[in-house]
Amino acid sequence: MLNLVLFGPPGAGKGTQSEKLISKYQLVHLSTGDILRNEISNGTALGLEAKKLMDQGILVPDEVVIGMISNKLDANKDANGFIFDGFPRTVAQAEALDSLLESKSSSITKMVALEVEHDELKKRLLLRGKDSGRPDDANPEIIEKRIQEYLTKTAPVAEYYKAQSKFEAINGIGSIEEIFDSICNTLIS
Ligand code: B4P
Repeated sequence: MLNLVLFGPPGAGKGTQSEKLISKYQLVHLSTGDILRNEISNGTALGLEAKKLMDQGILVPDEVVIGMISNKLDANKDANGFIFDGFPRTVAQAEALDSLLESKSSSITKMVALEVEHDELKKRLLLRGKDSGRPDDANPEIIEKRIQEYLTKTAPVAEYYKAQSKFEAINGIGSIEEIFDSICNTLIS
């Protein structure tokens, strides 16, 4: 079973590379960002609460996203493996994910971290904001807030996987195909 954490700052290319990885490795894609946006478009109570935070570039509380992931793992018992995209984003989420997988006699195989510099992230997100309709992509101050949330709350998650010898850094600058090839090479090594 291949369980992959795709990691990186907002705009690093996690969603983009996930699409290619799920089709090559037949994995179930679990994107907490997508699940939250789906809750928002369905107008659920969870979605209404999450929207207030997401529109400001702030992380949603750990217990909310951990609950969502737990439900998705239960709903996909026969999966070949999972790609966790945008999760875990805090050390508490990483610890919860380990416990959830352990209870199913499974574990994370690898964390692949896409490394992209600050200015390039802002450029990509503003470009996507022109037609994505995502309020958190449209405003440079919100994008900066998301990057700061990443640096303070999410970057330490890399240390968590380094301590388990599961961390692999990938250069996230280049063509989408070049980056995809680098990720695939890491998975067979
Ligand atoms: P996410 O939906 O996870 O969004 P993201 O960090 O912006 O990354 P995304 O995957 O969408 O972008 P990508 O890098 O692929 O999170 C949104 C919000 O949800 C968070 O701010 C938070 O509030 C909340 N949330 C989600 N998960 C949470 C959790 N676990 N805990 C708490 N809160 C949570 O791509 C960006 C752009 O770059 C695209 O336009 C793409 O086309 C482009 N791009 C990709 N690769 C490129 C390349 N090689 N060259 C040039 N451009 C490229």
